[in-house]
Amino acid sequence: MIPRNFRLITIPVSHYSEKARWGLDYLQIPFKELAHMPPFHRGATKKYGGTTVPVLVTETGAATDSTDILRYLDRLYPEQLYPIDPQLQLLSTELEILFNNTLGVHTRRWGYSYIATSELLYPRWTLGVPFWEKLLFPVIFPRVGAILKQNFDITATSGAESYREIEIVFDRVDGLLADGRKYLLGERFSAIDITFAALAAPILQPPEHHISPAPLESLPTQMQTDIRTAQGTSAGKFGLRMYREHRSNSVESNAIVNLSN
Ligand SMILES: N[C@@H](CCC(=O)N[C@@H](CS)C(=O)NCC(=O)O)C(=O)O
Repeated sequence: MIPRNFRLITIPVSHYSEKARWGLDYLQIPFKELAHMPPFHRGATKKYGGTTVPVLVTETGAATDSTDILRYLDRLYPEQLYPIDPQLQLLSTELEILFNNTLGVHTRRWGYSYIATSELLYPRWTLGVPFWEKLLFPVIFPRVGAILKQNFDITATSGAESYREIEIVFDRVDGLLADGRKYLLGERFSAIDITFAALAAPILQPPEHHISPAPLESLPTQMQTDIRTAQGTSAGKFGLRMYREHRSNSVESNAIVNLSN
């Protein structure tokens, strides 16, 4: 039986949260999004044994990692997200690990290398969160901003370093797409396409993302250059197509609480 009462604890701008949100939307599962700003997500996730977002809570339990969430959803709706063919499973696992551990980590570090200022983070972090968290932003930012820089190793060169790591992952995806395949595992849309597109979104800035991208000109110059270059690659075009073809229709439909407050 499919459990009810799905709740997704997020930091709305988090790309790992977007990955889980996309999985729920794709399967047309209604859910309530409980949005928080760092570090307040910790209070919400702690009781489920998680420290990071997303956390999916249902009436029967909780999953505290974006991949665990997609795999849990795949058990509820078999063969909708992951392949059953053993060969495809091997590729699926290899790509999932690469995207989770390298792409997602470096698109985040690349982004924060350029926008870890109070002015640029305020609109991104406070979207949809409880008003009292929003009010506390100026009070907590000096400390949280410093922790963020330390945790993600943000330095004068981290943007360029992480961009190089992103390029290596994009090269792998370019290589796969070179045979003309429609999706990363072949002919069928899967969790791996969701994982790639959601975790690449910070550098691809897809217009269909539920958080509308900032105008390119408002971003630091190096970011603009990197975004344009990434968007022009085969992998970048592929990620943008996944948003266009598999995200635009579902994006507004399933979250019971939208991010408007
Ligand atoms: N492996 C985790 C990674 C999630 C993750 O790194 N989430 C970040 C947001 S993008 C987070 O919660 N950061 C806040 C923290 O570490 O306290 C997953 O896939 O769910």
